Amino acid sequence: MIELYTRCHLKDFGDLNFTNVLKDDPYNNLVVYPRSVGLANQELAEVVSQAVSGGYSCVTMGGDHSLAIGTIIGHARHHPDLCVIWVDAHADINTPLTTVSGNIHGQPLSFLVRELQDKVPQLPGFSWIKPCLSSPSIVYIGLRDVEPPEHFILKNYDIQYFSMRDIDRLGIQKVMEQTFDRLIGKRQRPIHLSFDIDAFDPKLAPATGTPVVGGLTYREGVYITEEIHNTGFLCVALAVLNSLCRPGWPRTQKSICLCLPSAGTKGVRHHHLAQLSFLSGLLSALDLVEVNPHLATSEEEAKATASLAVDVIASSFGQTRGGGHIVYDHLPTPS
Ligand code: 4U7
Ligand code: MN
Ligand code: MN
Ligand code: MN
Repeated sequence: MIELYTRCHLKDFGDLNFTNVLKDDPYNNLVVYPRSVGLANQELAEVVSQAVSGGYSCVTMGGDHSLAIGTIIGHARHHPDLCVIWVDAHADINTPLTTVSGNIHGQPLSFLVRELQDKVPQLPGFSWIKPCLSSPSIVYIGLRDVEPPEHFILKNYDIQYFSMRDIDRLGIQKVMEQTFDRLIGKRQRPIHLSFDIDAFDPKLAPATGTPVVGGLTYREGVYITEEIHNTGFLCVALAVLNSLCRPGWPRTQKSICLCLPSAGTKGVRHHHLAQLSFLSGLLSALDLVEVNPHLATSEEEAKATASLAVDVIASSFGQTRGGGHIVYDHLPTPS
């Protein structure tokens, strides 16, 4: 499906089977399964870094959001300048000392942000972890359940976020513009998209562990991923324009949208657009997490949640609502 609608070449790296560490007592009598989660992420980081160094954009389907520890560290081994777009109802940045639930899926970012490390104790099983993100390289979208210590971190460590309230206020288009201004406005960088299905409204994505009312609509969610795909398009468009270029051609990202339609003859333009539409430029890794069919109360709920996840992945790689993602360059003529 995804191959068909996006024209991407897919390589399946297979399922990873993790071993649960047998005696895995909670840290501080609270944080559960630290050794098992640490070891699983260590293995995951290895595979993700292999995939990314092989030139692939790496899609990881989970599983819970603690897997982002491994995917982001693995990704950063090859692309240390990456930035993160974290789409979620939750901020997932509790430290092992602020968590109330003790669940590591509510803490992954705390282990990754360099500026936070003097507040983060080392968990058993986590000694291999090297924080690889700086706080201004993260943007959240969709937040609506942020705990007080997490809010303190977002405010005091210069982390940009767009809560559901901000989406109500600005609209999703402005949110995406400001996201890209922040992350790739000054320089192009690889994007790591970490997409928690619970960012969507629970009516759309019921089969998930920590649903929160008042989430993204289908259209807002897919707009986010379409825009992330388009960053790649604009990048490659820039390269094409530079090669077709006339002196003095405006080269900022915004003007490219405007001037692309007049680049070359109609035929050339169509050809280039068709070629371009299946390249995905800046999106370099994608996590799709927290889909849990076991938590569905009916088969329909499980299917709806899974098919939403498929649309998120496909639209991240070029499936568009406007059509045009498959090359179709002549109409049949009646004989
Ligand atoms: B998910 C929570 F307490 N903040 O820390 C916590 F509200 O990956 C929820 O975003 C974490 O689904 C949710 O456990 C983790 C809670
Ligand atoms: Mn979870
Ligand atoms: Mn999450
Ligand atoms: Mn969440």
